[in-house]
Amino acid sequence: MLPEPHIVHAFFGQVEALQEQPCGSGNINDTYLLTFRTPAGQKRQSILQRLNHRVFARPDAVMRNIQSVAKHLQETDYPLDILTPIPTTEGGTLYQDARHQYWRAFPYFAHTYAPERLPTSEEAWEAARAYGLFLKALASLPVAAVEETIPHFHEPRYRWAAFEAAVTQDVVGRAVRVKAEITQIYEQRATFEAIAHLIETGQLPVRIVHNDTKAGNVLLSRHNGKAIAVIDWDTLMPGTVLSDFGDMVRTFAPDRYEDDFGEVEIRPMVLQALEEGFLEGMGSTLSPAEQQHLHLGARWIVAEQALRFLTDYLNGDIYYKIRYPEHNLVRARNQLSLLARLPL
Ligand code: GN1
Ligand code: MG
Repeated sequence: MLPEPHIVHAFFGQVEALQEQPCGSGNINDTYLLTFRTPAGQKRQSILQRLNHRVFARPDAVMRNIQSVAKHLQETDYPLDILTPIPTTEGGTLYQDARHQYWRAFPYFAHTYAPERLPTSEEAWEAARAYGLFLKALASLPVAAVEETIPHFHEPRYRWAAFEAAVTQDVVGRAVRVKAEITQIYEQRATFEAIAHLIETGQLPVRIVHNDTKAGNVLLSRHNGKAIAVIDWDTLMPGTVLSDFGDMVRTFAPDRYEDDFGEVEIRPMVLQALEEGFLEGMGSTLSPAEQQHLHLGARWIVAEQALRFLTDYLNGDIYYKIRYPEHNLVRARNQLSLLARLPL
């Protein structure tokens, strides 16, 4: 449902909404590009987004995290554009409508695109460098400056337990149809254990990480291909950099999108560009242990994503948006196919 006029007015005052277009490819929130005319007659564009408060149960905490990070980046020599929330006319960062939906507004970065469809090696390098610069700049902000907005988000043992519960409970009776996929997930247990061990023994530093570094969350210039901004800061939380590298590999290196059918191939040149760009961006901020385990991070995150899609399929599609009944299963199969192609 398009944002109603009172939602537009809550952020921009008495402007005239000219157009509202759904935008982006998010699986959780609803995002719109709003075009409006100011009382002085100027045409402006902005992003309006409904925050899914079933997934983000503490919308205020999400916005506090975003504000803390935006402030820090403004005070640091961070070279990219910053996703500073646009306040409501009352000075808050969220507007709650009569249906108890939470809305927020962000700047729209004109003349940019997210390299979501078969990014080239050049695009992958540029995007990975941008994510690396983002993480490097966050390294000087104390971890306690951000709150955990989705508890246990990338916690390997928690994800594993949620998967096992979904298989055992089998609430919609789908387990029988996906025995092969369940077996394939079980074969990945050692990867989850290895990551849990690295985290629990303190071998990986706990940092503020982005936690959703997919190809759709970085904007490049339409004019010269240079990175303009890292977006979607909702999952900024303490974690490990391995998951951020993993999500890049997961979404840039394959020869097809995560929603597509069919066997997936890895594009080795793109994989190499990702690693080079990321190291260029993060520089010496990356510890030797982190660098050593980057590829394990990729294996883990692809396996985790396969597990998450399959868990949601078994739970009756209650988390991710789906466009048809088997959508989560198609996504899980896509990730399992990708996993089989990852270099060890
Ligand atoms: C969700 O909504 P979106 O597309 O930003 C999910 C990510 C997954 C991604 C898979 C809060 O992100 O963790 O990697 O889908 N976000 C949340 O496409 O669960
Ligand atoms: Mg996201």
